[in-house]
Order: sequence, then C-alpha cells, then structure tokens
Amino acid sequence: MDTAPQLGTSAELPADYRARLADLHVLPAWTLLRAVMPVGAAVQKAVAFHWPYARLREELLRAGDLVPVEKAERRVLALINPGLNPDSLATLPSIFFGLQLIRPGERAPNHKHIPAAVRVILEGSGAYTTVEGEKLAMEPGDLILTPPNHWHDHGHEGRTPMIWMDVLDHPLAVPLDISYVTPGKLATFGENTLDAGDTAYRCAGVAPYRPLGHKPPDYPLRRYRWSRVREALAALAEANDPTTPVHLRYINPETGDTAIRTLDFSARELRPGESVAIRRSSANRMFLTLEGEGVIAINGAEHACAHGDAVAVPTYASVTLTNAAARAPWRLLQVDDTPTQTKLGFYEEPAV
Ligand code: 1HN
Repeated sequence: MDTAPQLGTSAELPADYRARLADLHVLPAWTLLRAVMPVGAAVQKAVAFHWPYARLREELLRAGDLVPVEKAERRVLALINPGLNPDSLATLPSIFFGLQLIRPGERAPNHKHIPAAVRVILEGSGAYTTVEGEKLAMEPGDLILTPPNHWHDHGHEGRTPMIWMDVLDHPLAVPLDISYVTPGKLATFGENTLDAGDTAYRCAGVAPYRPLGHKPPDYPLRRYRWSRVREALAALAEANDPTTPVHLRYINPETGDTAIRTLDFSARELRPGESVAIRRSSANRMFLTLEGEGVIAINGAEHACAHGDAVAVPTYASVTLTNAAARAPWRLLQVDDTPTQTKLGFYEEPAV
C-alpha cells in the first residue's frame, strides 16, 4: 500500500490569510489535493444501476400523451445515474442514455449539436432519421449515427409508437464549456438520398473506389443494420471455439476506427449457457439488451436483463455476463468510453 503524508487543512490557516486568498480567487491546493486525487483509488460517484425497459416504456408512452413533441424538441426520458448530479443529464460520467418516443405522423425538428448522438432502435418501424440529406430508416436493433454538428431530424411514417435509446457524449462536452445546439428549419435537409452508406459499404472489406491518398468522407456509414450485424454474430457463434467470446465492434469502414470518436460501440452474443468475465478496467460501460435474456453481475450483484434493459457499470468494477437460457442466444450492445480514455492516456486495466 502506498503511504502518503497527511496534508494540512484550511482550518489550520489564519482566518485573515484565508480571506486574503479568497479575495484573489486562489485556494491552498494542498487542502483539496486528496479530494481530486485520492491516494490509491479514484473517487467514484457513479454507481451500478439497472433500468428495466418494460417500466420505462410505460412512462415514455405517457409522456406522449402529456407532452406534444413541439414542447419537448426531443421527447426523451433521461436515464440518470443515482450517484451523479441530475443537472448534468448523465448516465455515467462520460455517457448519456435516454429513451426517445416519436408517435406516428410526428416530426422532431432539424437541429445540430456539438455532442455526437447514436440511436439504438428498440421498437416500431416506419420512422427515419435524416442526417445531412441522407434518409436513414430505423428498424429494431439498428444503430444510427448523428456525428458532431451534423444536421438531423426524425420523422415517423408508420402506425405504431417508435422508441429508441439515444446515446450521447454530452457528459464529456459539458465540462469543457463547449456543448450547444443550433436549431434549424422544420423541413428536412435538401434532397434526401435513401441509406446511401448501406449501398456504398454493402460488402465488408470493399469501399467505394477513390485514388489512393485521397481522403475518404468523415463518418461514411451512418446506419448499421441490425439484420446484418445479427447475422454476423450468429455466424461467429457457430464458427468460434465455444471458449472464444462472440464480440464485434462497430467501425468506420474507411479507417477501421471506432464509429464515433469518443465512445466505442460493440455487439456481443452469448450462446446458451455461456458466461463471459470482462477485464476490470478504468472504462465506464453501458450494456443494452437487444435480444434474449441474460444476467449482468457487477461486483457480485446480479441484474437480470430482458429486451431494452440498460445497465450502467462504473469504473473498476468486475463484470460477468451470463446467458442461462437453454436455447436462445443473448445479444447485447456494449457502449464504453475507452476511445476517449485511450486518446487521453488515461485508460488502464489494473492488475487483479
Ligand atoms: C438530442 O438532441 C436528441 O437529437 C436526443 O434526437 C436526445 C438528449 C439530451 C440532449 C439532446 C436528438 C437528447 C438530445
């Protein structure tokens, strides 16, 4: 165990000296050092938490009756971590999750914002997101990207309520004093092309031809169709050795980098009876169940998850995923902040 000297407190300083420092807007750092950098273990405010979809869904549909979309801009119920300040609208220190409802015929107006947003569709069909002129259909399980400062709106041409999980990185942008939105016109952006990325990147390993050295577009693929990802997971579940976990990352098909720069999105499949232990690390992690059922054990406490359930895993936790079902696979989405932590040089996997 590290030993560190006991540091002086502000109470030990003469009152007139403290007042003079306060007047100059300075503080004796040694009295606060351990609060921002405790010895040996970080202060953890966020806690492990489980949001059951069945209960949230009911309240979200009620919001549809109570609040017209014009009054909400986005009709979203935010998943607030019990350990964090609710004003920060954060599910983990770096990740926001919120459930959004759009009813048939409604439009959520065009806007763009500094934080990136990724939609994970949970139920309904017939709705779309338009991202800078590309009209992206939304089907259950799909991932839809709205990268930083890209115009986007949502509309619904179907007949039943459309619900998706919004994943945003604004908890990273807010403390930097750079998070804002630019409102746009209600009309969708110019000429809409239908799922252009899905056509251009239909085949893994092949990309639209351009002279070598020419820069590819940023965020070239904005809709990752669940039907294709699901097929890839199922194929790997068949082919992989049973001791090799089935885990696929959502990538930028031009660069191989993560789909957005701040957060990593990946899909897992656990075969019937399979259990996967995840390395302890400094990552903040969310899990969202897409198909089947499974148990997430966080530091030994078990959370039984069904379709649409979201679970927050705080830093340094030990996590085990278990599919106890006899026949059905458990397919879930993982979202974590490892891209940010890695780029900043903060990421670590502590020994034991
Ligand atoms: C937002 O702009 C969207 O664009 C969704 O659909 C959820 C939650 C907090 C702040 C802005 C959207 C949001 C949001």
